[in-house]
Amino acid sequence: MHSVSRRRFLKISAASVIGGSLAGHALSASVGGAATRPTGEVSRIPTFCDVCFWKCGAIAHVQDGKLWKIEGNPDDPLSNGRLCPRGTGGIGAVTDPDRLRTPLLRVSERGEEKWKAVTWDEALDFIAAKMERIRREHGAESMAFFTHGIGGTFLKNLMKAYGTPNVAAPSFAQCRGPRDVGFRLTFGDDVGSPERTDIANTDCLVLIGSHLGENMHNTQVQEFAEAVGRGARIIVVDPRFSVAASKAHHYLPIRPGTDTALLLAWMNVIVSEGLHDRAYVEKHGHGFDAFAAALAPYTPEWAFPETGIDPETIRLTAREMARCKPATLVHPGRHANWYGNDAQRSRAIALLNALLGSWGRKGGFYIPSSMEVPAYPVPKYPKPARAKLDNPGNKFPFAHETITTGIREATLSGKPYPIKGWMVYATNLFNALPNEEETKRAIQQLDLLVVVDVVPSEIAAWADVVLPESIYLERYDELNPEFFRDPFIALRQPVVESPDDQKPNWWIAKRLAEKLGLQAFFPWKDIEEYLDTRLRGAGLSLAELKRKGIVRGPRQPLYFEEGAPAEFETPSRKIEFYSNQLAQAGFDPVPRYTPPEPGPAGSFRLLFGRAPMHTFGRTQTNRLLSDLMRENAVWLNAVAARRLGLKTGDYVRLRNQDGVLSDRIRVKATQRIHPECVFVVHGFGHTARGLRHTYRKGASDAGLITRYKTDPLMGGTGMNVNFVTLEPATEA
Ligand SMILES: Nc1nc2c(c(=O)[nH]1)N[C@H]1C(S)=C(S)[C@@H](COP(=O)(O)OP(=O)(O)OC[C@H]3O[C@@H](n4cnc5c(=O)[nH]c(N)nc54)[C@H](O)[C@@H]3O)O[C@H]1N2
Ligand SMILES: Nc1nc2c(c(=O)[nH]1)N[C@H]1C(S)=C(S)[C@@H](COP(=O)(O)OP(=O)(O)OC[C@H]3O[C@@H](n4cnc5c(=O)[nH]c(N)nc54)[C@H](O)[C@@H]3O)O[C@H]1N2
Ligand code: SF4
Ligand SMILES: [Mo]
Repeated sequence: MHSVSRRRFLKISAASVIGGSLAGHALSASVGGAATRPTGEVSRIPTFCDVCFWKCGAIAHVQDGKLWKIEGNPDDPLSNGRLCPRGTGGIGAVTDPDRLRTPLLRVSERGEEKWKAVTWDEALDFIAAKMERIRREHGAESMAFFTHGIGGTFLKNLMKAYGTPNVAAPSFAQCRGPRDVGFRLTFGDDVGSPERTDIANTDCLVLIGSHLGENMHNTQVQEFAEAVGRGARIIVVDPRFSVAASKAHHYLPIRPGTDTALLLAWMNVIVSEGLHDRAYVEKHGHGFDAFAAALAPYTPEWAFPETGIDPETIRLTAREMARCKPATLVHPGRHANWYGNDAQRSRAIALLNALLGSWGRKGGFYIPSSMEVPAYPVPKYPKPARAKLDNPGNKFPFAHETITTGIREATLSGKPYPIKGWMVYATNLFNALPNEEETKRAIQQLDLLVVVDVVPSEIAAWADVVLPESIYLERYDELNPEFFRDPFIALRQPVVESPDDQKPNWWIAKRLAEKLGLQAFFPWKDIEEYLDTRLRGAGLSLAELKRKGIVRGPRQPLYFEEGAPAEFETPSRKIEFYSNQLAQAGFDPVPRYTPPEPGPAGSFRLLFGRAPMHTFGRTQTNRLLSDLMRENAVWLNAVAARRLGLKTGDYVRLRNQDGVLSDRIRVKATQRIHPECVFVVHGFGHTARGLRHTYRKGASDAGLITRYKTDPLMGGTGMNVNFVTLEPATEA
């Protein structure tokens, strides 16, 4: 997940940490000494959460080896001592009766979920033999690795040692990729994860489809609640009246897919009324005049019929943003793959922020920093003989990470060279990538599909070998030296033992490396030695991290005014209002608006998003979390519902433009959604039979996403381009 642009983020040496802030941050005595777990007594063991990728610091309460509570670590700046509902309910994953328990070998057709339980040695020998054969017959590059999250680090290292460059995560082409590209093109840098959004200090927060409050990224939600409390202006743009919209001073119920029109009109108002931060633009901007000229046609009157937002509201909200500048934050969002023109929409968001002078300013985007922890010394990884194949001919010139769906495409076509094996770690490709059929067809080209998971997910159902991982509360993972407001290092450590024959990823990677003759790349005895060596290189120790969970470094300048560097790694070394890079590559140097393509008559655009108590499709078997939400519902505009003779609670099935029919799902008839679209929470409608608790509960948005529109700049898959009709359903 760490991107190259972070290389210039300020690094903090450990020496200053040791000398400075540690003593003051030590946890209380009762928290320390968790290593020995006295019978009957409660030990509190610090670690960090993995129910989503925010990685909140947590403290687990364990008694007699039993985990009974987890709460936020007060020393952790991501949680500030409070977890979100998913983090609190994460302990349900330990006792989840649907968990994988032993390695499994497939005994019938892929997808039939018929297995034989085997030992770890049998499973890993099988995998190693297949991988050896793929390397011999096709070359190491013919193995691909799909991964998501920090847990994948050691297996990623194994794949590098094996010699393949084809490593991808859905976090780029299915999530934040367009945003990162849009911001890089403008500011020469990413927004990062956790996002460098200074919601804590903003006077005006603009959310364009970022549904904070349903999207539960902990720190942001806490800061959002505080911002509301202290009276910051809130502007929310969403075709759905989201939780965030209910806190807004201005709610703009936009026609789906027309955000770029609104953004252009806002910028038109700000520039034509001279409301932008002129000194900032003068000092840091490149190509402002050409940019301003390009904006001229995009008046609020022009935007009105596109967006459905009346010109006066556009003017009023633009002026409000300008009044609060530079402490105005137009939130960049995170899941930005919507309509296929997403990098340019994200660039428009970046440009609006640039006009307001909010990048590098208090209440806008701060400049993050991290602590430096040297890597464990390992031999140099071999240089793959062939380049990665996700982006042939550099078709998507601004893709700076590997495109998952590009690997899938190459697997299907066998070009430019065949992909014969997939290793899949903690990403349910059937839920994460659009068009399940393409994924299935690609899998049928493979000689080997290995899935490392914690439950028998849909992707596991298609595997040749399934490896059961210990859940995050049962294992160590790689250290997390986070780039954040306060630099810090956090440790994930086991708080309970795995109940069955599950193993942590580091163990799996090391053992498989040995079987592949790659043990030189895993020279450490065990994970504790690995972590301790790294930490000692930073003047810390594992013992200390085990006690504290987190060590914070001294605060660094966060804003240009405080001395944070105002450097822009763009070709002009300035904020690029006009992008020569884009022009040279044949794209619009200033974003332009193209209207979204309409769906078939009588259909609704299918939108999807988050619910506070679930993460994607990975928490539905967790009994604690599923108790809070067992199935999803389809939000349907109340007027449309009346027309269709449907009311809240009725069961329907959704049929998409290609005839795909969903599982049944309840209707939520509401004024709170634009009549052109429907909305479902992502992650339901599971079809893997091993997920007994959640099998066929609710409808799967992923199953209905047969179409996607690829972003020409970076290869992201816009998925808000599917349409559904509703059919009454009675029986299950
Ligand atoms: N239709 C649709 N597609 C989407 C999205 C959407 O909203 N709708 N969202 C997109 C976004 S923003 C993202 S970031 C991606 C997310 O995509 P993914 O990260 O792939 O998310 P999940 O589908 O939840 O798959 C996670 C898998 O990891 C497994 N898992 C959970 N914990 C562990 C663990 O500790 N170890 C191992 N080995 N496995 C574990 C789960 O059981 C599950 O099978 O999806 C993208 N795709
Ligand atoms: N509880 C919980 N929180 C999570 C996650 C989770 O699984 N569960 N996942 C995390 C991850 S990895 C990500 S990437 C984020 C994703 O969260 P975000 O980045 O906030 O948002 P999206 O999922 O893209 O957006 C969904 C919202 O966009 C609106 N929307 C749809 N189309 C349009 C449009 O055309 N215009 C506008 N203006 N709005 C539109 C939808 O109505 C919905 O409110 O959430 C993170 N937080
Ligand atoms: S936001 Fe919630 S689920 Fe995500 S890491 Fe933090 S506590 Fe865990
Ligand atoms: Mo995401």
